[in-house]
Amino acid sequence: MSKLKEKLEKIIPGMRDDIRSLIKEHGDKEISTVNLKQVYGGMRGVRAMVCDTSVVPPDKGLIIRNYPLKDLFEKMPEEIFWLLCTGELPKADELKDLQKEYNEKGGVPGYVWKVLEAMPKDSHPMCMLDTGILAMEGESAFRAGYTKGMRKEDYWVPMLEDCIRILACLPELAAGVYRMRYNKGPRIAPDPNLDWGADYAHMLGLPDPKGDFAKLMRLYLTLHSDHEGGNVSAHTCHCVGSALSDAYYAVSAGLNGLAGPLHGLANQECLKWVIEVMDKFKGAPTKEQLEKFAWDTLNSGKVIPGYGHAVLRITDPRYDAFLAFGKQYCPDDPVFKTVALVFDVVPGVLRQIQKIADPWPNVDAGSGSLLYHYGMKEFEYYTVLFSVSRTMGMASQLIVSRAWGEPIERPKSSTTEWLKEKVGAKEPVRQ
Ligand code: NMX
Ligand code: MLT
Repeated sequence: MSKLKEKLEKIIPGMRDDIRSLIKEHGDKEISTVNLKQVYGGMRGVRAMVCDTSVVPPDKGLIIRNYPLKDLFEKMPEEIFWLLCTGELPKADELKDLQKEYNEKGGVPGYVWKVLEAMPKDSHPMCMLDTGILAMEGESAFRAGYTKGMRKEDYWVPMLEDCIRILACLPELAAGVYRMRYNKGPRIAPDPNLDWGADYAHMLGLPDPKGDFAKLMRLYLTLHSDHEGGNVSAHTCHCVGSALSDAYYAVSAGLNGLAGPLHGLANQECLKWVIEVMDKFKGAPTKEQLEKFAWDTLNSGKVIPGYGHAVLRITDPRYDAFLAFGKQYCPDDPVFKTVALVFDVVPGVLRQIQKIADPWPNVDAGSGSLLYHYGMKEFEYYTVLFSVSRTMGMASQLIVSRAWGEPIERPKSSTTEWLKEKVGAKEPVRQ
């Protein structure tokens, strides 16, 4: 048995009892209210779901299982997945065991490549990645177990198995998408001697003489791993999983949400915006030129990608981490310097627009310039990197949800007519 499974087997009964008695003793107590604006406003701030893997306080940013992000910058993504699932960082032998499991359970099936090869050559890399994951659904241990009949208490076991299989395959699948979509030559085989992040960097095939790109990959995969439960990708994955759809269905659904420009796709949009500025001004712009460009973007009805957040009210600590990496490894890169200049200018512009709740950069504002520096110039691919990382958060949330037996998600919706009556904007209709 894997050490991760062993560990989960030890902690799950206590977690279940804890949640059961909490609901039994306090189930009727109110923890949040909802007003009309929130109903029409994307449910912002409504506390109506549970997620134990991480929290995002608006004034602090991501905290994974009580560890502020700044304490995790040096950790391997594999350690983060263990932490997300169990609440503790793995010991050295536990980390090794998880890495061994990834090596043993990897291997993208040949039919997946055939499916991807049959897709239009200009397919978006996110569509290719999500299709690749979904194509593997026939392998699901969860679906097989459910079809045969299994006890609810055991659901988490095949869910863990499916999640490990997906995570083990993802770097190879994602790197294969890159090489196929951008005609980079044949796929590069995984190297079992490398860790998860370094192996992904290796299979992408970009030159990395000093190993700095591999360092960036590890950091990238750590930073994007989770962002509590309410973001579009995690929430979608969670909702689909609550119907007892297996991890292949749920993860690919979540990633389809990540592919939206207001969510994960903002990283491609962001670098596109920076390159447009640089093209327009034939190099790094001045502050005045940048300010005008920002206003032109806003006045044409577009958002400034990489800025603003539904929850955060500070500079995203994930952005800070990328900025620090850039300052250390590529301080003179012109694209990186422009990204840093955008940070000096754009919050001042956005602060002048009253409706914008958060004028600060989010995770997507800085990452692209670093990828660009290391030779990954295909912006449309950037959300795939985010996806490989976010799958850790979504997978851990699926495992935890099945472990404590979370029911199917089914909130109550209302019609506008009902809401009008409820708030007294209209006389009740006599039936
Ligand atoms: N540029 C222009 N307008 C903005 C921006 C921005 N960066 N951020 C917010 N607004 C607008 C927003 O569109 C909304 O306008 P309207 O009422 O006309 O629809 C208004 O300001 C109020 O929005 P907020 O309450 O500040 O933000 P909300 O919680 O609704 O949305 C985001 C959050 C992240 C969707 C929004 O800030 C945004 O569109 N940012 C740019 C896209 C982006 O960077 N997304 C990535 C988020 C992180 N991620 O990886 O997922
Ligand atoms: C995320 O990482 O999911 C984004 O910052 C969006 C969010 O938290 O809503």
